[in-house]
Amino acid sequence: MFTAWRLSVVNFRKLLAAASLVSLLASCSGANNYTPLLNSEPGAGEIITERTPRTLRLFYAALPDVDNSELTLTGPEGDYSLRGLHTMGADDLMVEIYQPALTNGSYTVQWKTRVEGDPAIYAGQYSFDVAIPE
Ligand SMILES: [Cu+2]
Repeated sequence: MFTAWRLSVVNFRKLLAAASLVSLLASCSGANNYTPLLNSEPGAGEIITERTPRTLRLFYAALPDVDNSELTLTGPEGDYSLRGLHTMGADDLMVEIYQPALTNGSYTVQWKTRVEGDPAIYAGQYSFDVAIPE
């Protein structure tokens, strides 16, 4: 009887912890967690094993405004310099990874943009890994 009661207290605590985590996550992202980012190259969570990426490309729900857009890339060497932010006209942002060249490790892309037909400024981030066998 005592053991059963203890177990239920433990389960209740776990449930409380899970519930507060869920409400914390919900309050962080807000009621409106819409993002216009649809896809990217490299992709979010991708583990690249074949060819070191030389560019970043992000695909949105509408044409991004290049002048109101920012991309940054951080990784094992800190901040990577990017050059030539542009759009290929496919509702995308594209940039060349200038230097240093990517090595194996984890990278984070941070982006900020405004897309056609929407006055809001959106921002987000995602990560990918480079893990090319030596
Ligand atoms: Cu391009």
